[in-house]
Amino acid sequence: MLPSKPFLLALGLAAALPAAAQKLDYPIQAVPFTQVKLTDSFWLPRLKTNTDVTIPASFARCESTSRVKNFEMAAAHQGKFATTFPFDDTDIYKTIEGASYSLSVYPDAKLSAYLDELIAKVGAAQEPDGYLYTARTIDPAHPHPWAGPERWSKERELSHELYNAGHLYESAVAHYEATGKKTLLNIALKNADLVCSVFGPGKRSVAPGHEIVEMGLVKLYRVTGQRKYLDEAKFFLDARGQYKGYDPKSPDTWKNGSYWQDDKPVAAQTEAEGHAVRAEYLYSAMADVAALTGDKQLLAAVDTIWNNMVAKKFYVTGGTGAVPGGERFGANYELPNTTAYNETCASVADVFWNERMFQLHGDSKYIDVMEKVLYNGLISGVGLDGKSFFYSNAMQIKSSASFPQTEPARAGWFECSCCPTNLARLMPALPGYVYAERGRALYANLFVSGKANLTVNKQKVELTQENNYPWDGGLKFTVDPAKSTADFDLLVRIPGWARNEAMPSNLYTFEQPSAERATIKINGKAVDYQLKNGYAVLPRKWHKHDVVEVNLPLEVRRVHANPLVKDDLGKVALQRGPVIYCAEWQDNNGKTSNIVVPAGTQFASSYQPGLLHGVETLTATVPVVLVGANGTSVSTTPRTLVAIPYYAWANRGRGEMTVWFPEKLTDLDLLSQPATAAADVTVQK
Ligand code: FUB
Ligand code: ZN
Repeated sequence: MLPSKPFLLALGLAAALPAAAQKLDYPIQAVPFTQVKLTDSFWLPRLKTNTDVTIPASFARCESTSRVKNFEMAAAHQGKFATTFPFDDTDIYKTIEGASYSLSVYPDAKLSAYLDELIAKVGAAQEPDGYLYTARTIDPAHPHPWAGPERWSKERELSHELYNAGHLYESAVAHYEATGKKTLLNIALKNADLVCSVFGPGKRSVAPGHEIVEMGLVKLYRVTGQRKYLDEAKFFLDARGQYKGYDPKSPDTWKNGSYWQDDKPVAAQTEAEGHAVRAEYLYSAMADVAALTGDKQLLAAVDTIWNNMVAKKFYVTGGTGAVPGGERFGANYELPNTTAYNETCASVADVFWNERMFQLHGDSKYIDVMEKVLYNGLISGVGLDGKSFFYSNAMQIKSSASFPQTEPARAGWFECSCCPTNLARLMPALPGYVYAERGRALYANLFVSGKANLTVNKQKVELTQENNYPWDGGLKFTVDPAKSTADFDLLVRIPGWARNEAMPSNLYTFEQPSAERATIKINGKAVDYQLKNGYAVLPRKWHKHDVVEVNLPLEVRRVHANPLVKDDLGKVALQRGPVIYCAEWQDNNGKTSNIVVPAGTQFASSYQPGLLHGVETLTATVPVVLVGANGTSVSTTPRTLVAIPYYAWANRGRGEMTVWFPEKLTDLDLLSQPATAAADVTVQK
């Protein structure tokens, strides 16, 4: 999202933006979140919970776990680094980022004063030349073991010095844009100037061990107009492909160059590989730099990697990073259910990446993928209470008498607590993903009730959305130009799921095509629309109170995986609209691993206002398998299967959960050993 001119002017830096650099950018620009006010009952309560519960809880944890104390000790140059990981500083940056976004929607003097105080502590911990990394500054003679004896000496592997810097930049830009204050931005710029003076052509070179500094530098470039930050981001991208340190005898066979996306130059990379969060931050930065420099090779590479991920390495819930060892992408079609890792941060990164891909290409398939992540594998990472989280998002939980209680529970915080704070910053930014613009085109990407104040094709327009999405497919848009008319094209995304496409690849397909088509009326009259790149294109001279009604066919759909996904063979998943369903023990007599969903099962759906903060449930009569008391006989009995949205599982205690249901008894894995809970996180680096 480009900062508006006033930001550049306020910095006195607009003149520094070179003319050529001004021309190259994403062809499509997101409408900033500050222009979009939500009124809906799905996202707004979540944003409110994020503000009222998640952010205060995150700050409280940053205090109680000594993350804040680390900054105080760094300022005093005394004490001992008091937390576990050298990147723990970033939990403070991410929470400041979330709080800043939140402040611009919900002004809060107390929170604002607290941020000022915290930022002063961050500033005090910064060394005079801009270096900011409490794991070394507290006691430079005894830095954190991952940090290496000298600044940057272990950056390539584990120090996370540039990772911390990247989160600092992202946070600083958010804080500046949301509050107009330059306090954190000045700290970030001082650090970035140091980074630029240390790394660059003819200076030190490194492929940052954990990407994000590249995205952060791009944001600093946007906010200041200073080209050196963009050049530095590109320099870090170009530094990849050098890693030779692979030890074939290491038991951690995954720990090779691809784990760090450093086995090949970025332009030569073709698959989504290695640590998933690192990877998806890298791909986001590749999109940024490709857009801002016009680098066609980079663009081709990021397109190829995206195609690989959506065709071969993406769970039906939107989760990515299948493998626990190394928190990484697996091989093509390696999408196991019982051990799925699916770090919440990877979903956050996936939202960033898909929005950028959309901005590059204007195709709705990127928003379809983003929507899948948003409504499923992302928000499964946070409990309905806003203060209990999953680091890893399981796909299947089963237990048995001999393996009881392997089910994961949500936790309030983690020793490595990257995910809760990453959610805290993404949630309040959600309104910024609803609309985008390009020339005379206004893209309506997400369906969330609310009002947006827009300038489209140089005309002021208020656009109101009213709907009950994702439970209902009826969408209403009211267009109110400031003058009597406004001439522009409204592009309404017709989601893939409403066009018989479960996924923009052949990884997942719907069992039966639906005969229903999305219909559109303008002012009550049916219109025959043209579909372009997944959007219904509605060109018009809009008048005040023009109403567009879109009806998306919402049916319960049976989803099958590509047969190359071995773990899903003979199984079916359930989807309604963008929402993927699961069965949870609570609603199914305490067990879900015994449920069979035969072909032809008829489902009913109904809204349950009192359940899980209001969800649409699916019900059907299906056979369940019962094991006789002696454990030597089995039988089936018809029972009512109740399925809930996947995102809402594990809010009512621990127990079994299933996303992929066997269609036949022969595909049932009830009798095999239960999974070790994927959500038992072991951070391996
Ligand atoms: O390394 C920093 C963060 O810690 C990563 O993004 C997460 O995967 C966790 O390992
Ligand atoms: Zn995480």
